[in-house]
Amino acid sequence: MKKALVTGVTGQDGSYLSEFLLKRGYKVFALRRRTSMPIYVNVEHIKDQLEWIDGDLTDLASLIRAVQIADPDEIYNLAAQSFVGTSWNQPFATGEMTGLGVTNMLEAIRLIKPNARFYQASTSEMFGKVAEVPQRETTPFYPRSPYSAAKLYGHWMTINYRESFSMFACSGILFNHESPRRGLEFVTRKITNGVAKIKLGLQNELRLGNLDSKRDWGFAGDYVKAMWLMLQQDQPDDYVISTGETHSVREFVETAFSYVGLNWKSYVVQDERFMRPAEVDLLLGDCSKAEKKLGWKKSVDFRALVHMMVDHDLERLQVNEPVRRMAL
Ligand code: NDP
Ligand code: GDR
Repeated sequence: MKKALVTGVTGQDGSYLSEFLLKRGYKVFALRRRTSMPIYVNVEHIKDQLEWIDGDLTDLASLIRAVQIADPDEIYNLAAQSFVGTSWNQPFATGEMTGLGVTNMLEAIRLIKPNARFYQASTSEMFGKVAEVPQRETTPFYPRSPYSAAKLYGHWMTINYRESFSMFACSGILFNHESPRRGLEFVTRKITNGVAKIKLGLQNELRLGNLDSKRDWGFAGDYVKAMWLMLQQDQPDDYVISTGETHSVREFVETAFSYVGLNWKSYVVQDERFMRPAEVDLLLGDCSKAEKKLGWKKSVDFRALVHMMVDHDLERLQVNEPVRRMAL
């Protein structure tokens, strides 16, 4: 039986990846940090099948202990302060978790289990002020936020450990990916949750920031398979994962509102509070390397993704499920 250690299991990707690994017969060790109230919304259904280990990415000793306990064949580092907006308000915490946390994990692996295979959750945000369209593995980076600067550090440390210590360390440069398990503060889920509430008469308006930025949005369930495929190759490498389509926030809004028969212009209010000090205007990925070498391809397109998320939020609010992650 293969063993995997996964960080960030309570988040969107960690929940899909854990499900995926369990289905393939893995024993899955899940790192969780201490919180005042446990939040298992995304993993309630598999919680008892996971081996939980207490630890924090910013605490090297806890990671050493985690690698000792799990003795993993594969390690997936998905944990991070992942919200770009917050990274301007908490640049140090973001640097420690999202950047230095990667070095902590790499060190723990180097010391305890250097032949384990390692996946690092890198991001299209590293392309920032883009140098070319579409973006591919060779496109130069230009991070535009404390979050993406921290991620770029983690990205290069992963490459550094691969080249310095011959570790099987891979970086997935993943473009935005969404799902019904997306945190409520990210724009896609904020929109689908807002649309569902407006449709059900629970909310009158939806306040958003920049509607012009464009993202390459895919489905998280598809993207976790790419993470696993990267660790099954003969050689470690870095790969872009994307859909090859880009849409503006405005298009996402239009698609979500029109799906429930509403005109978005009657409800959306632009609000300065949600504008960013620096914006990433256009992301569009070229994932031909992953398609060719990993045999990976998306299964959900933009429209189907928006509809899936709206359907989920309508259903959740209709059955009045307790909303435990109501951040916004
Ligand atoms: P989420 O924000 O949904 O999940 C983040 C996870 O990290 C949570 O489980 C959180 O735990 C955990 N975490 C945060 N800080 C720490 C810490 N100090 N120690 C241990 N655990 C911690 O992110 P996603 O699932 O969306 O993304 C997964 C990874 O992929 C992230 O690294 C993100 O930056 C990256 N990424 C995401 C993309 C996307 O579009 N979703 C695209 C490209 C990269 P808790 O529940 O306790 O908060
Ligand atoms: P992003 O995702 O920054 O791309 O990072 P987010 O959904 O937060 O923003 C996408 C775009 O929407 C614009 N926007 C708003 N964003 C939010 N959150 N709230 C609003 O009200 C709003 N109005 C407009 C933003 O300005 C931006 O242009 C996500 C995260 O998952 C990262 O961890 C990951 O690395 C990248 O995707 C790829």
